[in-house]
Amino acid sequence: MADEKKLFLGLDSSTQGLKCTIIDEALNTVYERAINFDRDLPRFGTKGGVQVAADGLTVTSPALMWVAALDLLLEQMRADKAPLALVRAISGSGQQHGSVWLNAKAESKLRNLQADQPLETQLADIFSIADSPVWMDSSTGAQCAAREKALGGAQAVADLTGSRAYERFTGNQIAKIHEHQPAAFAATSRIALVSSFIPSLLIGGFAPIDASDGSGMNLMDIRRKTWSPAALDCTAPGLAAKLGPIVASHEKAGTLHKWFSQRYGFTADVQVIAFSGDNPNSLAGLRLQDPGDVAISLGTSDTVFGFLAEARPSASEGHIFANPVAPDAYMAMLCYKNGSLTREFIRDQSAGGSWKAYAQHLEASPVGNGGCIGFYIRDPEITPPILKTGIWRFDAAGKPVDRFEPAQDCRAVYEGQFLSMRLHGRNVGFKPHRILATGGASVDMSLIRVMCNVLGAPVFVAEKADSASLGAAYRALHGWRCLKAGGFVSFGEILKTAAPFKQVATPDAGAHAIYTAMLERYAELEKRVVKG
Ligand code: 5FX
Repeated sequence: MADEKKLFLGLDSSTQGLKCTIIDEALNTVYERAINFDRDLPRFGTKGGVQVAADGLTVTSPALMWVAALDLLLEQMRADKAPLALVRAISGSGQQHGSVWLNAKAESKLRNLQADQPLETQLADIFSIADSPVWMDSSTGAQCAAREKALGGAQAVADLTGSRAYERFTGNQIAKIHEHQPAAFAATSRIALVSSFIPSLLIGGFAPIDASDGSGMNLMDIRRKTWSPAALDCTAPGLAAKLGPIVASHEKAGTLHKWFSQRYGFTADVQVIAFSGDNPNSLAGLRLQDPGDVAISLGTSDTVFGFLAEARPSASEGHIFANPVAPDAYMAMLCYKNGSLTREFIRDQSAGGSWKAYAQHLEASPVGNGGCIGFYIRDPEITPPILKTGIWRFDAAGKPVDRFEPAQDCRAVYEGQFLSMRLHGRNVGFKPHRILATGGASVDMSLIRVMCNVLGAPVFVAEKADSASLGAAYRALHGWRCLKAGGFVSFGEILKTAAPFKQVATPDAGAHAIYTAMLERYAELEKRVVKG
């Protein structure tokens, strides 16, 4: 009925669980539910949703667990009387880079789903590899080196695919499986990403990979948004057919299979919009829609991502992905391993375990820390790559020193983290004019003030930390509107009714100038630390 409420469902298949968010056309969240793999599906025996092999490097998840999770979530939605009959479109999010290996039976099994049985029972034997490699896997160093060599070096791979070869990127994972498990490779009809596997369950067939998540494979030509023949050729034979097509992120993947209407009361014409990766969906959920919009997620690890008009891939840091809400634009992302745990370590060492005392130290110390700069590498760092852990402190003359005063340490951690984001962000093309802070540490106002002054842009906060699931629901609405309009509708159009984010900090010109003057010194010292 024309005046009936229309709802949009976002699913987020993350490392640790499966979550759903349903929104209405005015972008209000009307229903949410999450399941946790370890807690709710203990028979799969995962820890944090994954299983780590004895080598410590190989990390996988049982692909069938993701199917069982969808069964369970649907049962819970039914028990909650979630308004499934009003859902017009579904989109979703998947942990990036993970691959799902489907055998020759898979396509017909998906097509012929029977409503009297759960998905798990019917789809238990559709995998050519039962345990899917996931993004935490770092066992493909040899394949990365070989593929970079074949393609002309790290910068050439970055120029072609948006990132140099990274262990977790799917192309390198595929090369390893082709080398180590040739029979399983040969038995594979389709290699899906997590983000194309879940919609495959929904449409009862192979769903396409979207260009944004496809950018996390080291296989796609980042500008043309097509598989790069050279990148495929140096990975494994016959890959184009096994990977299937790439579509723009707002495009339709298919129509919801009748299994869902027969069992759970969805209507027959629900549109399934291409799923994408969790980081691209977070960009949508945080409503980044213009070049200069940057989000900083402050959690166990810190992530910086933003909207870019142009791709300027760098071999030394970060990733360029196709943009999930604007097909001609890009997004860039930097990942940091030393986030909240490192901040907490210095809080415990220098502020007696108290955030209040930490904030007082910041109040009491000068902006720019009198020239003192520190590098606090508690975990091997990704940006820039620093494998050796330790703490490096330098005085105003650039001389290494053994210790700082507690207040200097507190300030040096915060200033160093944001100077690094400014430096490496500049290298991937960020020119922030608006920063959206999210994640657990975004409630810390002394941290936010340092972020604001170092980066020189106003800071806003997003109340909802789980932006991937919400972003998927926004993208379901976006894709549905594009279908209705018979062509692309700007994402900004969809977001018109969204309540504005709350601004929490405005940059101070004097403080920003101090950080600008510090940046080149920071870069020099960082080079020394990277060199060891
Ligand atoms: C991004 O490149 C990553 O590897 C992670 O953020 C995963 O997407 C987490 F799911």
